[in-house]
Amino acid sequence: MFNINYTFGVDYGIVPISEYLKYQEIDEKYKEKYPWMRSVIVFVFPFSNKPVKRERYLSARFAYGEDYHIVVKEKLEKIAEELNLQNYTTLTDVSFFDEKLLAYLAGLGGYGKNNLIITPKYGTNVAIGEIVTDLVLDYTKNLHESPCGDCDICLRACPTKAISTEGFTRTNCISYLTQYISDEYHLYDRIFTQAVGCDICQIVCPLNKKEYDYDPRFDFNYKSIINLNVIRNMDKHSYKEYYKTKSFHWIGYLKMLRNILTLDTNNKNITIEELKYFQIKYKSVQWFYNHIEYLKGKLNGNNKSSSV
Ligand code: B12
Ligand code: SF4
Ligand code: SF4
Repeated sequence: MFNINYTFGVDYGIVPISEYLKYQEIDEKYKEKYPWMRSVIVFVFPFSNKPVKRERYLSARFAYGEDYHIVVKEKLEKIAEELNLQNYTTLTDVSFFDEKLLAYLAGLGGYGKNNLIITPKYGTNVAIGEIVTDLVLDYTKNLHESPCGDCDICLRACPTKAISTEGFTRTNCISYLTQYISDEYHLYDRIFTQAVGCDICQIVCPLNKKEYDYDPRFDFNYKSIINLNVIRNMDKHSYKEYYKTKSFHWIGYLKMLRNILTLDTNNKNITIEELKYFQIKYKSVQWFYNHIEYLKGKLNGNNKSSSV
């Protein structure tokens, strides 16, 4: 076996491809692309769980610092180089694997009721990344039971009932709503502070309070404070340029603008005139136009907040 000496106490585990396939299929096109793959070395990289001063409004914690896609990829490439791997590929998030399943099978944590992998040292505050290799590596099955027991704090705290005893409804999740387009406008009524992503089910979790070291590149930086003053005069190009080191840059300007206008409407911090201004400016984008129409109605008192 190999040794990994890593500065920030990175935990890892092994999953043979044959083991993964007992639980989940791999798309044929990736089997063809990587015919040599035999094992996956799975890592969890902790990021910040430190509370920050309440600012109006914030990105979720996974995006407090530099883009984890870049940082994690860099770390994985360095490890692969140290291990002198020949045939390999590194992946994080944008991956053909179900990474939570990988982390579970690698013995790194158990499934929580918040739909995330809970690790013993860092709770859920980790980015999962993996190196796929042609090496056949020893595997010791060491599966973690769910650590939740009778607790249901996160189920009660989730504003949109995205997690429930029935499981996870992705299209109800604020993380989904703030990164994609949905016409279930009433769900957006429940968002008051999250500019992009959502941490509520993680912040309330008693298993997420531990102290640990993490890469300082994941420390909070000011670009995680997003409000209308910051983005008002941007366009799709300047948005991408300004946020190029943040993991939410890919959502694009209009979705971020929709999020901030939604938050300002929900917090009664905007006028109809301002909403109209943006609606007219981007009138050719139908989904955006329709959403602003809803927000105007809400500010006028026509669209009352509904229960989920
Ligand atoms: C698409 C996606 C999203 C979408 C949809 C998520 C979804 N589950 O459908 C949205 C935008 C909503 C999202 C949100 C978030 N995400 Co996300 N997301 C992903 C992505 C790219 C794919 C997820 C996926 O589709 N998985 C496959 C489906 C089938 O899994 P599933 O819906 O969870 O359902 C399975 C499990 O529930 C499982 N299961 C449940 N209990 C048990 C128990 C056992 C024993 C077993 C075997 C299985 C099992 O059975 C279901 C069927 O297979 C992964 C990265 C990746 N490539 O895996 C990151 C990933 C899951 N996300 C991550 C994070 C951090 C988040 C957010 C916290 C970000 C934020 N702060 O806003 C939120 C959390 C929301 C929540 N409570 O789950 C991390 C999770 C880290 C962790 N500790 O688990 C990942 C792994 C990214 C990464 N590389 O770190 N995400
Ligand atoms: S991320 Fe937010 S909306 Fe999604 S399940 Fe957790 S608390 Fe609910
Ligand atoms: S809040 Fe409770 S139920 Fe939810 S993930 Fe944490 S321990 Fe599990």
